[in-house]
Amino acid sequence: MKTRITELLGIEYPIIQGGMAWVAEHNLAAAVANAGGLGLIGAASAPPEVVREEIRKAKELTDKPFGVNVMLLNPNAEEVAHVVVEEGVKVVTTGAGNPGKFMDLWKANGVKVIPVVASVAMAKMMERAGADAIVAEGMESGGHIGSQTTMTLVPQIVDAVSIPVIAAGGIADGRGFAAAKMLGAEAVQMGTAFVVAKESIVHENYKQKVIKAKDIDSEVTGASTGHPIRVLRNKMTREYLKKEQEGASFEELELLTLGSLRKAVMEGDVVTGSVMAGQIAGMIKEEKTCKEIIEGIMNEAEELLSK
Ligand code: TUI
Repeated sequence: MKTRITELLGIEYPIIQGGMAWVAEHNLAAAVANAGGLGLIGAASAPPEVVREEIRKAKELTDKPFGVNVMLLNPNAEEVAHVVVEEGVKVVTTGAGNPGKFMDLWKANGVKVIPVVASVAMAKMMERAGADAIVAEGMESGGHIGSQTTMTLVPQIVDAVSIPVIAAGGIADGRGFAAAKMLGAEAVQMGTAFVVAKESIVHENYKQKVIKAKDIDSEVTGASTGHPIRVLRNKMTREYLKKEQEGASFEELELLTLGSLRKAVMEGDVVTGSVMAGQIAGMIKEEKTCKEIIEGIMNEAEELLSK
């Protein structure tokens, strides 16, 4: 399936992997790239030299295009922005902020820039700043989210910009892909579906928590701090939401989640760790390879879209 996104990025299928903190490392990025999608290394809060190593390791595993997600709340974002250029990465997605100040650097070095946004205003601002495409991410997503749903956000952004739009949030099968296309998207970005990929290095406990999750098993923590984060319900979320309701300070709430994503992803602590996942977790039932995930979705979507 050709779209402006497959042409822009030189990939076979219009499927992009989310740049998930701790999860989106070189093995997953290379597996998605080798399966014909766009793999991403999630720089998250990693030190710049770790990001450089991840990029080099991914290059050893694939000769297909892959990108880096720069998380803009990272105090090291500026150094990471330079590492991406130095290592010759050709695509960057950004999250959790406005990448405006890095746009000139990236554009001057031929890097394609795809900001992830959660509002029409930010999408328009990014187009004016020179973005090559936009990921419109709905609040069905895991992790740091905005307040619009994918259903409402995608068509409004499609109407507001002329660069291609990638839909994200709540998509994990061919029906979701086809729906995104109907809303005007030219690709999808998926996170939760790739968390449980066979090639994903995520701890087995985390994968099982996603696989066992039902539709209603996620919560949004941190709404009061200005950083709403969707995670699967556990002891941590129950304590967090109770404290949040009692009006706990930002610092007290931060203590509950400090290092908690790493604890869940790497150590498998799904009781007091942060198990970030989207609302579509309820539909994900088994571990599959990235190739099976991507080809399954494309086959189902092409059949639906040809009816
Ligand atoms: O970035 C994400 N998802 C993430 S980042 C992350 S790491 C983290 N951990 C703890 C606390 C905070 C972050 C986990 N999940 N998705 C992309 C995304 N970007 N969703 C929403 C936004 C966004 C929000 C505000 C993009 C731009 C924006 O602009 C605000 C402004 O005006 O600067």
